[in-house]
Amino acid sequence: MFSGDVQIAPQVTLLRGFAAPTDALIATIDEVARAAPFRHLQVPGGGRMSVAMTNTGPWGWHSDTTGYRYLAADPATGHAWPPMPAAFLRLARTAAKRCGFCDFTPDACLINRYAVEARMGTHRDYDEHDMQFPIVSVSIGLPAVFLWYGSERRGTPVKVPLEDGDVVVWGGMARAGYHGVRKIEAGRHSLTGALRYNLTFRRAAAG
Ligand code: MD3
Ligand code: FE
Repeated sequence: MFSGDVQIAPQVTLLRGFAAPTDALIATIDEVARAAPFRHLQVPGGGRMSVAMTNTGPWGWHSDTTGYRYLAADPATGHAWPPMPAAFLRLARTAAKRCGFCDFTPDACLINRYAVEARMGTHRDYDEHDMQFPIVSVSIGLPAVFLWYGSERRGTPVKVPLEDGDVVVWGGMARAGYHGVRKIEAGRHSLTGALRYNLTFRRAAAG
């Protein structure tokens, strides 16, 4: 932690602009999406997510009517997910280290793509085996309002505006907290147009 880093809640740290400039990251996302296209996954309840997703790294997060899980191959192509780009890995590791997580080697990077009006409902991420590792999130393109509830789903969330280049690190107790993303408002970003991307780096397999 350094001054200028914002403590949103215990063990939730916002590193404003840490990933800026994001142009090279966007070019890399486009490359990944050529091999593993963005898709709107089905959720167990039967609906389809408004956020489109793809993955890089040994493991990729997947959802269908039978549940959520990590898969080593992309069910859409039958091929392994694209390897985690070196620049992605470097970014995740340096952000985690800055927040005191010295040996974070993510084996999954979920890439979320939000069009205007897309949102992510309140949820927790607990499909990973080892909750001692943090999650590192990188926001790209259009702004969003991140909603942080903490250990209980109810109540008024902390609202965190996230902009292009912002990085958030969640660790320890915060790793199991409830969170969501408010509906993306209409707008234009010079690099992504009417889109927001979010990279979430995770350790899916046992450490
Ligand atoms: C906090 N993504 O992919 S940032 C997700 O902006 C997700 O796309 C949001 O929630 C987005 O699951 C929020 C990342 C994030 C991811 C996992 C967390 C924040 C988290 C797990 C625990 C606490
Ligand atoms: Fe999440």
